[in-house]
Amino acid sequence: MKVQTVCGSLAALSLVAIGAIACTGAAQAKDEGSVVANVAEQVPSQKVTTQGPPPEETGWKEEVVVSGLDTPWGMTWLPDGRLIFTEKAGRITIFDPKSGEKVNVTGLPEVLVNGQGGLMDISLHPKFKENGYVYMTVAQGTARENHTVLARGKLVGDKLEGTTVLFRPNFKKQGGQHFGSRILWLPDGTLLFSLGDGGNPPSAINGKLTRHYVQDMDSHLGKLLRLDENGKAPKDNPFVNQSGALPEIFSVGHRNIQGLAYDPNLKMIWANEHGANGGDEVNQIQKGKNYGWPLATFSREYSGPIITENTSLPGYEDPKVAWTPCPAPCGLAYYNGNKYPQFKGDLFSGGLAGQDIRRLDLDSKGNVTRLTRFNIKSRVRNVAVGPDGYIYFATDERGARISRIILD
Ligand SMILES: [Ca+2]
Repeated sequence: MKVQTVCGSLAALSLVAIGAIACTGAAQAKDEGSVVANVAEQVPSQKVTTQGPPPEETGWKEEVVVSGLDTPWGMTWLPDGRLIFTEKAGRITIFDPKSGEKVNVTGLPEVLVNGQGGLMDISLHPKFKENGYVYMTVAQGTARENHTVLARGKLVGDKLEGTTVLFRPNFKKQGGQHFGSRILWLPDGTLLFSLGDGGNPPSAINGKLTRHYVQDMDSHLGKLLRLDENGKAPKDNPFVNQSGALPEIFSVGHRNIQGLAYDPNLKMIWANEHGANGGDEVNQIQKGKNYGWPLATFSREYSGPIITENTSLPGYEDPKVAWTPCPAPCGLAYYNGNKYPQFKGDLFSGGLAGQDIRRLDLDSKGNVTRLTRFNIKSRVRNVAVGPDGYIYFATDERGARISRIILD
């Protein structure tokens, strides 16, 4: 599907939502900026075209759970109901919401804190109760040569024991951009781990832009990987028998996935990823598919020029939603709880620049039928559903907070 977009107008298209293309020239690198995006978007799937901000959710309030944090990144819950979360600078904290007690976890892996990179996602093994395994994604290396690794330690009390790197990608990039880094467990006991494209031009490796390795099957840059619990490629990964392809690859062509969620009802994997200037995406991920970056995208360079003339190409998957201007999506949750019956089966996508949480109303086939937003008024780094059925989110700043959404 070839889609034409013209500044100031909107193209109606099936399955892809795109907002008004921002024609304002250079945009700030949204990951580092703090300006609220002028949010405008369209609703996908039904050839509906609406311009302007998506409708704002009303009738809810924010309840702060823990505050005074420094750039929290990943969060999840221990079986006893305590929250365990990372802060990018290299801390893991266990927080007891009943007593308010905070405990610092020791035994962490080595962490490079540089730009967008640091200690990032955290996730428990599905059989954590039996094995105590905590998985973390961590930037390692130096400012000049770094990458994101998957590490694991066994939580004993407040200490990680035997912390080791399970998977290390095959590239070393420069600088502090595009570390990817979400973890998502699948029902078969394998996990997905996202890696970014390594950074905007002029970020390069051996004279080739890191972005241009994304379509190379012998590079881990810009891929979603599927690994077993020990960080190895499962035998049923899609490219294990393809000569020259890395066996860990699950899907191809991603700029920077920072949100992953699984819908157990429709058995669908969802991911959100950053475009550059425009063209943030929500994709429904399928094994072995190619999501197009940087050959097909709604995104433009931060300095204004197009990256490619193609917003869509045969053989490449279109996003289910494309957002311009960018909310800079980070954190993605599928809601399957009982605290908000009207949101059951919907996706919730955090936004850094957008300073909001976008709700994607999915129909019974996984089509996105409606978009709304919770205006959080702070950069949102993560969204997760707690064991109590509430939607939690983490803001992205010094003095950040983790809060939950309470309906009136
Ligand atoms: Ca794409």
